[in-house]
Amino acid sequence: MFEQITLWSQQATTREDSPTIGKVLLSLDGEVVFYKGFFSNDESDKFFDKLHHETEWQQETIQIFGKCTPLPRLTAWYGDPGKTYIYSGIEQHSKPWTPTLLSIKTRIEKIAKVEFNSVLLNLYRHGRDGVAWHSDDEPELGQNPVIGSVSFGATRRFSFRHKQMKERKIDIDLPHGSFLLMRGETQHHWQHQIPKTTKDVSPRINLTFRIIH
Ligand SMILES: O=C(O)CCC(=O)C(=O)O
Ligand SMILES: [Mn+2]
Repeated sequence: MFEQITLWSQQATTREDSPTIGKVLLSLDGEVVFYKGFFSNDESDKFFDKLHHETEWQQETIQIFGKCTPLPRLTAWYGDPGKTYIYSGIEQHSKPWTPTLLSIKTRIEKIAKVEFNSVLLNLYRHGRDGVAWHSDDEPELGQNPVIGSVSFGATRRFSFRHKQMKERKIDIDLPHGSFLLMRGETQHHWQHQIPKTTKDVSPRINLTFRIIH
């Protein structure tokens, strides 16, 4: 316990220009730390290209008012064998880890101090793709999930809003090679989204590493 607190306070400074020293974005009703430039520009270019081509992207659909509607992004689910994840009524069975995903996972685990067993990938093809307000609070993620979120490609806005105190909002731009760590009670008290934009933006890939129980 003591060691955990020490490690946390070492990382959680206000610098945002170091790959391994994070900026605390949120410390009320949860913990969110942002690591800008966590991956170098060259590494990030390579990861983006590999993930773009290697990933078995799927177009999932959800029912809205009884109508089958495509999600405004492509998705993929990878992880340890047998990990199944259900969100918005979509059941995802994990595909086996690839070397690319494992090398990203190993890097962020050094900071997150947990072992992730699965990852949800999102491909935002353009500004008309996004993800609506939600919390990562599915029962299989457990009580206070640790979520490690890595972004490659175009910078997109990421917003938090407090569930009870609606005026509390935090916006952050997530650039190429950044890492955002959410933990503690974050998913109980806050929702997040990637808003759609009319701006002309190139593709972005996001990976949210998770622990499925
Ligand atoms: O694209 C992002 O940064 C967030 C994705 C997300 O919230 C999710 O997949 O649950
Ligand atoms: Mn989410």
